Amino acid sequence: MALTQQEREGTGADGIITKSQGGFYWVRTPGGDLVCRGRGLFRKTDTVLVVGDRVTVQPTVTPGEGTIVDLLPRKNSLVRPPVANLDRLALVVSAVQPSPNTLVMDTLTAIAAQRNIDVVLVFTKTDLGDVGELADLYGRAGFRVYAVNSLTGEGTGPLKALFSQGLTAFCGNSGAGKSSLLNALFPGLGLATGEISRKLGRGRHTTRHVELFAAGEGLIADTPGFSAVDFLRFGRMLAADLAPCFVEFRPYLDKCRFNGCSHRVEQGCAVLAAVEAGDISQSRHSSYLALYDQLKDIKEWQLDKPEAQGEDLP
Ligand SMILES: Nc1nc2c(ncn2[C@@H]2O[C@H](COP(=O)(O)OP(=O)(O)OP(=O)(O)O)[C@@H](O)[C@H]2O)c(=O)[nH]1
Ligand SMILES: [Mg+2]
Ligand SMILES: [Zn+2]
Repeated sequence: MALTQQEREGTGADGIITKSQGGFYWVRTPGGDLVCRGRGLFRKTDTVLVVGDRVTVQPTVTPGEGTIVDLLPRKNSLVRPPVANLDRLALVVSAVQPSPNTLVMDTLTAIAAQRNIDVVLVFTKTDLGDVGELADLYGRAGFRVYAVNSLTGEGTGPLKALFSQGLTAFCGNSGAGKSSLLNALFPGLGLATGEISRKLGRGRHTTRHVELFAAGEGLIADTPGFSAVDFLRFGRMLAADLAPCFVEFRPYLDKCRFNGCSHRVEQGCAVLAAVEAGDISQSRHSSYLALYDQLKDIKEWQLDKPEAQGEDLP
């Protein structure tokens, strides 16, 4: 592999982490891929390097290996899935097996909204179940919604162009069809996909680690799915900051009668009035109430550092 001038001079090259496994990082640099270890300083400062991180690497004497010596500033990051510098999050939800869980969907979209990450909702397995009602609910809440059958490729057309630019992280339940959709869009990837457990009706965690793939001009992170049960605990933010994370609530938030309205029971609450009028869905508001309840005892001093290098989710 030819060394760039920067590498020859010993200043290192900038690259992007495409995979992280067992304490090793795969870093794509202009001169090729390097398998790297992180510098000791990252451990000392509890800095967790994740896929999508832009880093400076120093090649070691062994060809193809290097050391990550610097982490460049992040645009944004998520802890689950652990990905940094996202341009969008694609939330993959299957019509059935596993069946959709609106609280999980609303938790994820709220976390993304808090971090100003654009969300694209993709409903899969439209051949097995009807997603019309859910697609409508989320479309009205302002999300971009797509519905696909990844086995035939039906509905996948517009997604190919969208995911061919910027960095997209896929997330969703195990078995929802993330890897299948990626294969349908970009057949060269040849990702492993798994059967649904007949007994439990859910996936078997076929994808085991986060990995970044080139797709057109873009980058896509396939991630291991989660199961709904290990997800229903929202991380650390103040309950008072939750309402704007439900993006369709925003136009109403300064119209409530009382300052500091929690939008749960108050008289003259504009959010509750909008729910009553059918302009905000009951389902989204119920998720808001459930998340609010989880957050209400968290105090300002218990919050993590703003950088998501700690935990923002269980
Ligand atoms: N009928 C039908 N089956 C699908 C569709 N998309 C995926 N599947 C099936 O669903 C199962 C799980 O798909 P995967 O792509 O492995 O799911 P995943 O989200 O990557 O799962 P993890 O890697 O475990 O997180 C496989 O048997 C797929 O063939 C679809 O649109 N229609
Ligand atoms: Mg997968
Ligand atoms: Zn209110």
